[in-house]
Amino acid sequence: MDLNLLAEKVDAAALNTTPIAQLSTESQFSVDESYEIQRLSIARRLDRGESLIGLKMGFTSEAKMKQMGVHDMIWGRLTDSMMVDGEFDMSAHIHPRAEPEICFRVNRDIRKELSIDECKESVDGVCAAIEIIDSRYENFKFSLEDVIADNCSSAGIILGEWQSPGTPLINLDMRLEVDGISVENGNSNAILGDPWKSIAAATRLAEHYKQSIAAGAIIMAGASTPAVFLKAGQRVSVTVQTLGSASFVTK
Ligand code: OOG
Ligand code: MG
Repeated sequence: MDLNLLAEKVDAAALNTTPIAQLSTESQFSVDESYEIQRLSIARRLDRGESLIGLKMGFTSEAKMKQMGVHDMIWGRLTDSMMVDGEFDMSAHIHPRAEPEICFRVNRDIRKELSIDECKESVDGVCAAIEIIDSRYENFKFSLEDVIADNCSSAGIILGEWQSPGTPLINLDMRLEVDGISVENGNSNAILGDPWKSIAAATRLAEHYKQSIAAGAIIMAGASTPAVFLKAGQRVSVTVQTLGSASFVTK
């Protein structure tokens, strides 16, 4: 099986805004191979001039695992082209959804698994965040291997103001609003019981897959609630109790 060819397929689906059948319907590949497909598809983006800005964790909450029917933690790579500056272009995406998250910024190069205490020393900022996910698969349906190969549906990131890494993250309400109406309500404890655990898991997985995390990189901890589909002309915001808020509009 040509993993490069599969990487090209998911990459082209995103580039052409055209959904594809799940890769697993035609080829069988392992979880390790799906991470290799992901690496190869991101390499194509880097070749086009994008740069790696960090990592994201996925399926770190029960709510997300239940919504998507996938029951293992996953991680993906974030590039600078995914940063959303206020306005998100719906026409360049297939069927995007938004979800409430917490984001961390690391202050040193990380090459190995860290304990939670070591993570706390290796982070210099934390903020409220929104992730926009946009599966490249038809009907937003996939297996664990498919979604990993598709870089965990990564499409957009919106960050709030950076806060001190000492800001307590336990038991914070996380609210997702569309046009001022609350559409999802979650709690930071839904993220592995403590969002810091997601950062520790990111360092473990990054070490396992030989992906270093550079000083200044960001790590998204994973959504605390199900994701909601977006339409053009909406204002979307996430507010995390005591941590702040992030928002954008769709066009
Ligand atoms: C996969 C990405 C999951 C999260 O925060 O749990 C994720 C998807 O739901 O399409 O980003
Ligand atoms: Mg997410």
